[in-house]
Amino acid sequence: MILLGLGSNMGERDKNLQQALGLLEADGTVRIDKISSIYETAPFGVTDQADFSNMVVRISTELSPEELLQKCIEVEKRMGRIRDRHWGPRIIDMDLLVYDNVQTRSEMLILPHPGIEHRAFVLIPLQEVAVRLRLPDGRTVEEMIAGSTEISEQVIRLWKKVDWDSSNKCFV
Ligand code: PH2
Ligand code: MG
Ligand code: MG
Repeated sequence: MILLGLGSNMGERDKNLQQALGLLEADGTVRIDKISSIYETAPFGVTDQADFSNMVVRISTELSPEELLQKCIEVEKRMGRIRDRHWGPRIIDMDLLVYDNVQTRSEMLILPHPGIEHRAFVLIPLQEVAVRLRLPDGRTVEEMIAGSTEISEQVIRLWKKVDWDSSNKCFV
C-alpha cells in the first residue's frame, strides 16, 4: 500500500489539490486508486498561517520510493511552490507517507513518514483510504488516533467529499 498526504493553504486550495493529482497521473507512471475526502484543518506546528485543505490518497506505481518522492517534488515545483519558511504557507505539499513495508532513514526520505502518528490531518483521512494499514510497529490507524490526546486536540473538519475521475483528471 502506497500512501501520499496532500496539503494546501494558499490560493484556491481545493483546485490546487486537484491540479496536483492531475499532474501526478499525467505521465502514466502513477495511478490513483482511492482518495479521501478533503478536510479543512487548522495549521499544525507553525500556527500563524491560514487553514489548510488536506487529503490522503492511495496510489499504485512501479516507481521506487526515491523516484516517487522526486515525482512529488517535481509536481510541487511545476505548481510554483517556493520553499522559503520551514512549515510555512504552501500552494501544495505532497508527502510520501507509506510505501508498502519499506523502512528507510536517508537524508532525503524517511519511511514511514515520522509525522503520521502526530497529525490529525493525516490520520483522519487515512481512515478513509487505508483502514487496514499497520505501521511496522504493528499499530493500526485507529489505535494511533485512540491512543493519543494530541490528536483529539487538533482542529479538523470534513470539508468536501469528492471522487477522482482519472480520465478527466478532476474531482467529481
Ligand atoms: N503541513 C505542514 C505543517 N503544518 N498543518 C496542517 N493543518 N496541514 C498541513 O498539511 C501542514 C500543517 C508541513 O508540511
Ligand atoms: Mg508536509
Ligand atoms: Mg512536504
